Amino acid sequence: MRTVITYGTFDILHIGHINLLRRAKALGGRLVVGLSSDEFNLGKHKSSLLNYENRKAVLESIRYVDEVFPEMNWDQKIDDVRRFGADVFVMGHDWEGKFDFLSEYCEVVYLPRTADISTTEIKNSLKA
Ligand code: C2G
Repeated sequence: MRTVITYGTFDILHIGHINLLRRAKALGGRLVVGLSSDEFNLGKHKSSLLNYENRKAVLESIRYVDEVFPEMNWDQKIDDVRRFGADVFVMGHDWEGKFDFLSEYCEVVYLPRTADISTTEIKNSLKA
């Protein structure tokens, strides 16, 4: 069974996240997700509205997700790929090229983002 690995903040979950997770799972039989910690989000200049525990509980309830683990820094991906025995690394194509260094360890796949939806837009529309 092939293991697929992906990462993200997954704040205020929407169809863009679900499309990514569904298509990532379809590439293997097991999907593990590196969920950005609250501290790491600050480093990504993204403050998530929902904290890690909340975002983790939401992700774990999704049928496509088999395991959720904390993403705490930019440098843990090679170790994670080895630790989980990941065969495929998947990210939305807004990250195209950024993680090609992982191709020594596993297949690297960038999937098209879902258009016209983002957590940032949702947050901004709530402010309006
Ligand atoms: N995504 C998508 N379509 C959207 C929005 C998001 O396909 N409309 C994808 C992103 O490309 C990413 C995943 O959903 O693969 C999670 O998106 P975010 O929660 O915004 O994650 P991000 O901030 O990109 O963090 O180390 C990698 C980072 O943790 C990725």
